[in-house]
Amino acid sequence: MFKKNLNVGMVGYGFMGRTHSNAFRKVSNFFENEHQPVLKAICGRSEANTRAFADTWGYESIETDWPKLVERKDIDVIDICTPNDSHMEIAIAAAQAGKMIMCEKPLALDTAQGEKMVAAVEGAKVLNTVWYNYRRIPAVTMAKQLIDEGRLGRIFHYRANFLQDWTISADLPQGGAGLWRLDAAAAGSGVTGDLLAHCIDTAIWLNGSLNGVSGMTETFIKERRHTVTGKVEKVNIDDACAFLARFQNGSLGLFESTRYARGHKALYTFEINGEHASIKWDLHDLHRLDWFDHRDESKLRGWKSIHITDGDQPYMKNWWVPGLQIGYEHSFVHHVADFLANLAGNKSTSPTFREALETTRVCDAVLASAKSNQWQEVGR
Ligand code: SOE
Repeated sequence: MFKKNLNVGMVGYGFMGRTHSNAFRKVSNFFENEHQPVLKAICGRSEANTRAFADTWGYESIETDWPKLVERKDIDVIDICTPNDSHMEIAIAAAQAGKMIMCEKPLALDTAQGEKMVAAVEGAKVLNTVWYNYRRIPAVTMAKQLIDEGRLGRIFHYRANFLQDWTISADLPQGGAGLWRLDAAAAGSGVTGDLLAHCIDTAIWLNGSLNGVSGMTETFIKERRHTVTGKVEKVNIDDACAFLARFQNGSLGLFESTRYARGHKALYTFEINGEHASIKWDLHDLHRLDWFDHRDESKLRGWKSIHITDGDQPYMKNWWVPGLQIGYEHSFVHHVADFLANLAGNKSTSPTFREALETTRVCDAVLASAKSNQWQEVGR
């Protein structure tokens, strides 16, 4: 099939720059779409590092100033992979320049910024999406299908964790390349916006909106040296956060995230308990979905571990043969595949900026509740 080019201009070349570039490069080998991504330009502040990234990933050109990239006539989509404090400015400029936008999660530093971004993309009518990638792990997408098919019946409980241990050392500085996630000025918040945002996005997708929350946060290391200023500064991010929630459908939610769970590197798990059945998923075993169905014959009833590799299961017919599993990076490939499929119908890909704003509203409500020690309704 003759393909139209989708010229990509990416801003930022850190960890997410790599996951996205890999997805843009691979997608058209596995998914049939009218458009194929072309790595047109990569933008970063350091010319040498940007050039090295361009050479590694095959970008045709580089920019060191993002407004120049946004104004380029040969760019169709701006992919924002920078720290959170620059998402809003880049997204609004890109929308004004009529570009499609793919923005790394979380959407923004806070709800106020997110609202401006939604107004910008909707006002300019540009296609937009936010890279909450875990939705597109086949086992997670299959959980969505099972819920939508009504197989769980009424849902009573939603439980999610995202546990890491990489910031336990008090010697770790904050701020600057690689460590901006520890600096509230660049990140907005700590684990709430970084990790719980993933859990909240998946939860809203699978189980609907959250009405209210009660949260608590802790900052275990109170001061750190700042990489850029060299000074010892107060740490303003949440190192750990847990919250209770009530969903609109009447179910109860329990969420926990920390960077202080020694031994856990990226343990994202969720469990959903319904009237007829339950589902469990674990990022460390991401190609499996655990399923319990009370309607099974009683002598054979029990938890099943479904190996998600079959062509009938989401996304899998595009990969290898049954029995051969895929991994983390494929969730990004699937996101681009869906973006390209929706592009053919001039439709934004979920989660859109508007949908991702709901996650930011929940994060803000959790942080407000932790601060006030009060139950907090989620804003609409
Ligand atoms: C933090 O360590 C992090 O890289 C997040 O920023 C990502 O969103 C998450 O998917 C993995 O962990």
